Amino acid sequence: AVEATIPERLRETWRKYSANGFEDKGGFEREFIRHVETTLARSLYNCDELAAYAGTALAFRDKMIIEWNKTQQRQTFADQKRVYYLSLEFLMGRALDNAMLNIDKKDAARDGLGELGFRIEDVISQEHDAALGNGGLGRLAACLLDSMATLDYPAWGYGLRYRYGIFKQEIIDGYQVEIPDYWLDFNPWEFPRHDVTVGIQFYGHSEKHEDENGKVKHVWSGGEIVQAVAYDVPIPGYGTKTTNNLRLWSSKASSGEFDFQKFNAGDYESAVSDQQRAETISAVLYPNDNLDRGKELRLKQQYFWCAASLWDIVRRFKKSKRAWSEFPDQVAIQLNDTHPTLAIVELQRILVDQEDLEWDEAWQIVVNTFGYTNHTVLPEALEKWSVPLLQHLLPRHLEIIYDINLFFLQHVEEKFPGDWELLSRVSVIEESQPKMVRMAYLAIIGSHKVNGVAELHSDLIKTTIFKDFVKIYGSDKFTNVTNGITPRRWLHQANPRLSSLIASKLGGYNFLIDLTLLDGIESYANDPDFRREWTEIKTANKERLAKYIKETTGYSVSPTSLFDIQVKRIHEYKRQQLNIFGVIHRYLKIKSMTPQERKKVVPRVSIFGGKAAPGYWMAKTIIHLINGVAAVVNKDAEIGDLLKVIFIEDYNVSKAEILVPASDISEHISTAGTEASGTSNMKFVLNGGLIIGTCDGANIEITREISESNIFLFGNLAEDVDSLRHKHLYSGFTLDEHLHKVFEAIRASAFGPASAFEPLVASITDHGDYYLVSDDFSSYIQTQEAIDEEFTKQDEWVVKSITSVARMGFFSTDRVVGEYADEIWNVESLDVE
Ligand code: F58
Repeated sequence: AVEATIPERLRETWRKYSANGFEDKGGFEREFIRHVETTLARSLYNCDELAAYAGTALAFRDKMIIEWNKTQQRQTFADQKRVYYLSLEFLMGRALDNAMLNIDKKDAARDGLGELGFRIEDVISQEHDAALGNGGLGRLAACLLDSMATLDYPAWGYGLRYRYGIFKQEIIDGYQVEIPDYWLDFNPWEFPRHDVTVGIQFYGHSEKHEDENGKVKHVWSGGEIVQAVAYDVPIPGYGTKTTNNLRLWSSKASSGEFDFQKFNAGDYESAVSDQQRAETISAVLYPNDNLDRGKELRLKQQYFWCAASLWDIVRRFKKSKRAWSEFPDQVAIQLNDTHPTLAIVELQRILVDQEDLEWDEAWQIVVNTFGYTNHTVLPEALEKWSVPLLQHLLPRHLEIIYDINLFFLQHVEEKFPGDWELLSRVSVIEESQPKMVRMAYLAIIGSHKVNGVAELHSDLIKTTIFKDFVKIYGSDKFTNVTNGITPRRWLHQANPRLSSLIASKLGGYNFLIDLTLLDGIESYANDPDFRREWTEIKTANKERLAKYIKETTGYSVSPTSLFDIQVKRIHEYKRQQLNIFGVIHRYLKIKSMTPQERKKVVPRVSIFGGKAAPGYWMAKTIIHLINGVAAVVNKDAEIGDLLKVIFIEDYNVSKAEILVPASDISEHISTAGTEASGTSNMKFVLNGGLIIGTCDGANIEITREISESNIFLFGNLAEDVDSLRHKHLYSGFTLDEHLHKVFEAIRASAFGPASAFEPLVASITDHGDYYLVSDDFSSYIQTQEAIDEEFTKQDEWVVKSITSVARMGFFSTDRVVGEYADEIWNVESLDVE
């Protein structure tokens, strides 16, 4: 066999012809045309916008690959500690614009495309979003990857290569309809690594054997093997040579082919069914946000991805020939929620069963390697897996889980002798029928740090769901890392004009890598010219959105109206129902006004967007109501521009890039204590939109940074939620009179058949109003009135907008990654020079 490496004496030839991509407009044009003519086999006579996208993407891809290869070599050579971010979701959105900006060649591409007859915006918009995520958790993973590369951390993402990402949403007759999102037809950003393939075992049984020294060994045998194939995606940092790797696993049948024996015997179905069953594992992203359904296929996905990733990480570590005790000095693994908790069990299994380490020594290594990030306190979202299911699918892992639990409970018993209730509360095994494994507890026990994602949230997990663990481990194990966003995508890419205006005052784009520099624009809030330019940019962004709304919904909205936007997954706890009830209240109020009074109304466009989980019926009812209200209000001639209601279909990352820069007000109005952090709140403020919000998640820290005078807060506090809920259930309540009128209108079928919306109303009037819509309603509508009032004072409004942006420096994922690196991972960046 030929050596994998080119001999030293022949490397000159290699280097002489080594690819190095393009540098300028001419170089871009050359590469573009070469790819269109050869890679795509098309000519100048049939190069449409899609082909132009492909040619551009391929030219940029080449350029990126070169730095990517070098980064991988550099990191291998440096041989220092690496970070591995395990996430079932990476909500990347489009890659081309990001690549152009991060490697600073967008101008070359714009000019080059222009000379070939294309508008760069049209070319960019040909790309299909990479939508391998549900919402905030998946998008956070994507922002963190951007920051880790930008800050030169040797970091890998590990995930699943779903063939279908989050479904596409269509609204038909006001109802959400789900369409599969097949996105892999042309994906120039991924590289199959057929040489990086590993067999992953499922089912079978676990046996004990004694070896010649009388040592008991556990052997997991039988069952079936599915192949995991690596697909790599380059992640370019901004203004750095570092291009990191996101490795996504795809499942494939072990033989890779179907069974010809069966096929020839006429058993066509079962000939292909093995293959299909294997490929099903990475077929589709589960579309639930904040809900755990406990399906076997989901557990298979989790183990498949954890086992493949650990195999890869361990293999890389073993090449260094270090002692196992050094594993945590070389490897930090961050668990994005509990979905990858099986990685803890898998590493313990590898160390004990395969590498022959003693249990305790192995466990030390495991705990020092892992960190766990929690993203929710909602009980229905906390993962539990049934013991019988685990027994069936992963028999050896279940034994290890029982042992981890046993040693943990022994430790608790030593510390708190005789406290049986504590033992049963903290046991990894819930003694229900069937027994369940509590994944969050396993994640806590197997990690050295546990973090929440905003201050309030991190405090809440310590005092509620994980209280007992604070008692057991002390509070040092629990920490907070407040979320952030990448300013590259969410300012520079989404809002290039604002980015450029800021750069013109700060003497360049350094704020994009040190967002705290934004404070330098605060004084310009006093400069009328600056305020005028600021306003012009907001107006232009609103015009762009108005155009998009016209094209996609047919409705005309005026860019001079107040644009009020709530875009996020549809969920009762996020309270889109509060918003639409507020809209109905506004509509009824305007209807009851005299023409004279109507002249004083501040025209508003209420914009909604977001997907409901396909099985979440109440969320779908909310979407239906929003569309019902839109249909009535938008064609009411009496109302005209005073109120418009828009539902944006199929909200995703690339649509967020149009919506976020176009808001005057955005809504972050979850029941206090339910939204762990929220990150779109940060995106909107960074783009000069003000927000209305509850004292929840990161809203609280945003308020601390930008000051209370620049945000519209309302509603009850987290500390009062329990007693309010109790009151609803046991003492009933009287409905706010305005909300009562809203319900009357709904019940009179003003927005479509009352029966369709009755459950939504009843959840408040008859079923305890768990999300406290009625308690917050009057404070909400009063605050909305205050917003109208403020919006008429345009100068003051713009000052608030500028001041807020200037104070948003804290919310960059660069700060977030720095905190994880210092407090949890203990890794250093790799100096490129
Ligand atoms: C979100 N969680 C939180 N989960 O709701 C949000 O407050 C936070 O800002 C964000 O994480 C980032 O920390 C979230 O998006 C999911 O979508 C999971 C998907 C898989 C099933 C369980 C929920």
